[in-house]
Amino acid sequence: MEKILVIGASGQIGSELVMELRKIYGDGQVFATDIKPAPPDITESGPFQLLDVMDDKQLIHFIIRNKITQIYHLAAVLSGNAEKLPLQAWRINMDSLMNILEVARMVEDVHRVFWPSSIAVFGPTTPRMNTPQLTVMEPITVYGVSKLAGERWCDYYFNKFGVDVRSVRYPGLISYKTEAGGGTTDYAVEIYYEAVRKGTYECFLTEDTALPMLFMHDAIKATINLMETDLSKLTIHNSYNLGGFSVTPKQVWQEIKKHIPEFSISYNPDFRQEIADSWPHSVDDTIAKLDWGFNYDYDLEKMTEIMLNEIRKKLN
Ligand code: AKB
Repeated sequence: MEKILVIGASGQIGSELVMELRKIYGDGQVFATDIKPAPPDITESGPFQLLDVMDDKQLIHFIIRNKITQIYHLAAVLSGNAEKLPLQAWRINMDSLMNILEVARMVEDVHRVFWPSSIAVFGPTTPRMNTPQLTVMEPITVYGVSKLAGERWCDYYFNKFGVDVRSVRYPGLISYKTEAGGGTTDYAVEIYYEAVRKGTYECFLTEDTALPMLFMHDAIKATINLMETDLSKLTIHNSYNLGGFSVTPKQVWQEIKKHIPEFSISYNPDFRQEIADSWPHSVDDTIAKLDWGFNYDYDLEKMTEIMLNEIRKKLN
């Protein structure tokens, strides 16, 4: 019987992943934790506790007391916020991962870990189109550096200690339930909210900045599929490339305009433009497809319809 710990359950990914895991494994088997309060559906459907992953003693006690078998560690400072406080972001992103890897190494019951990496591991010297799994990696952000270092640690713990840690390099994630916070791809969530709220949006990236994106439904499906795949099928132990679809702010605006014809956009690039310019336009995820059957159901058109409907319901 699996007992699953989700760290970062109140965040953009965690708030949706917890509910999906509870459908599969049972409400009482999925322990949601965060340093901030969680949405009511999470606190009302199963266990939720405030827990700071930086506190290694509290963490290990929680894991032993609750006989945790799998950990999803989603807490992180994203690319935009990390540039404002680089050292704090480095410490939070790295120390939290090291706490989890050490717990997984020491506690026998814990037999699997998920930790997200990001397209931020790539940099301006990386091929930008259809970026390969294995390529030049010279990230220019502290977030990217922490994710790349994290990938190397995951690979090390797998090879050295047999810790079964799995990871994907998420592209930008688009969702309606919980808004993203502090990332460079956040425009692709904000634009939908502002289209519904105000009918106008000022974008912090230029109109032709192409980035790979994934609808949250597909990101959750991919994450759970990877975690459920037999270890013998996995050939990558640092982090799998994950593509999705590549879009620019202009293309998202044009798609929204099909539903809200009066929707207007202006462009006022800020410091995040440099970050976006250093990331891939599109990503080659052939190995994820081959090893564990990654596929995605939503493209820009299908996703836009759902985003606008759900945000309208939420804001009403
Ligand atoms: C960010 O923009 O920082 C994140 C990411 C791509 O990892 N969404």
